[in-house]
Amino acid sequence: MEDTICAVATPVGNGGVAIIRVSGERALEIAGKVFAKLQDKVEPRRAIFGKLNFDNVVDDALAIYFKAPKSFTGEDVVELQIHGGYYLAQSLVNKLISLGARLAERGEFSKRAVLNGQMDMSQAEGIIDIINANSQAQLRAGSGLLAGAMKNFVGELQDEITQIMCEVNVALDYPEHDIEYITAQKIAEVVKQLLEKIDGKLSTVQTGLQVKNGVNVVLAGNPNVGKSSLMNSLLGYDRAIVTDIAGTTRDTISGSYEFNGMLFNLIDTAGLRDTQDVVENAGIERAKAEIQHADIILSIVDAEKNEESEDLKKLEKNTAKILKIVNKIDKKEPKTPCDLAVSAKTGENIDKLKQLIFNKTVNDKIYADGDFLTNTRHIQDLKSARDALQETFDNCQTATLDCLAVTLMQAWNKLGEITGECANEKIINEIFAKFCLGK
Ligand SMILES: Nc1nc2c(ncn2[C@@H]2O[C@H](COP(=O)(O)OP(=O)(O)O)[C@@H](O)[C@H]2O)c(=O)[nH]1
Ligand SMILES: [Mg+2]
Repeated sequence: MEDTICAVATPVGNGGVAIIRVSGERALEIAGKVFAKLQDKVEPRRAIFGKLNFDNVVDDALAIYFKAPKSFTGEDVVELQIHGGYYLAQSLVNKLISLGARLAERGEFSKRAVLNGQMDMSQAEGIIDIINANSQAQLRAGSGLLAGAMKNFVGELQDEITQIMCEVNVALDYPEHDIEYITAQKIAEVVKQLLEKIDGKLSTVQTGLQVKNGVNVVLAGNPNVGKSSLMNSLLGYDRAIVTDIAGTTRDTISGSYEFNGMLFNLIDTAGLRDTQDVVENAGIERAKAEIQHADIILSIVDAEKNEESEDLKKLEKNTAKILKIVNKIDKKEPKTPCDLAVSAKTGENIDKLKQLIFNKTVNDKIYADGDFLTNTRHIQDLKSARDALQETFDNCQTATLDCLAVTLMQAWNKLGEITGECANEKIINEIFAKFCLGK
């Protein structure tokens, strides 16, 4: 934390503008050597137009000085906005390093922000999620974290645990005083409420992980029913090869689309049939494996042939996660009952199909609420905290107060790992290694 660090904060490559960040005690002094207008008396948080000047290179640039602690990292920070040439940006960083700065590690700016108390760890994870978002829901989840959704939730639980711990400690430390001590029953009551709050939160995990990873939709059925055509139609571009030759698709092919803000991962598969073709058979094995792991399977039927795949028919009896979709209704009206009839060719009912897939896979209420758990680390820690609270609850009638204090403390600490308050260095380093350079 004593080093002054620097890095290019914008993506690698040529662009209009590149931003170089410098953070640490010597930020102003070091940056002042390449941008003369950055002097001790420079006004913080104000863009300064001036000359970038180093190693015989002169360029127009903007500089902004953020005086500690009012900066992203909580330290003195200078941001240099220069022309966005890859070579120029790298040269400037090398110059800053030669002047005494050190190249920042991945996520080091954010790590410093957390260690300096500018934000907690769950908020920093929100920033990674915002940067990596591929759908509106992922963006929503990331901004919720950054806004403090998890931090506040955890903080409230910890406050309630602290409250009972205080009362337990009074009872333990001053047993001879004539005051009203906390009873096992009171502890059980409070802990039960905490368990309910955590369970409520954990009930959003499935939706949260769908938001994070996307919903996996597998297109399956006999050869030539139009699986690949439907894939292309749902994606809105020609991803998979379509021909009238049975067995065209062999490998699994994937592509994603967004619907109602949620990401859906489509997996097109080889048509299910008996064949001697070695390659096609390998594809059919892959198709079967994908079917096992799908969130939902579209069993596609050709309206003209009107035959459903025998494999999928068997599966349909055992699972609710299968939709029977008749395709090619531009040629013929569907004859058998099905969940929906569509035409990949004309696009008829394709929007309805997207809506149907959404309705069958996403819990609308939790999704609309927006308050879901998306981060597996948070989920694990919350479950561990829940276990410790459950143990406290189960032991309330039999255990001594000091035993209860131990499991209460465990729960408190597990919650503290989510915010980083109780996280060890290893966990902190692992988290920030997921950041990009310059963040
Ligand atoms: N008329 C009509 N033809 C279709 C439709 N969907 C697919 N096809 C045709 O059916 C044949 C097989 O399509 P393909 O997508 O390769 O089927 P797959 O083997 O299930 O992937 C191709 O000749 C497509 O042009 C549709 O909705 N209507
Ligand atoms: Mg195909």
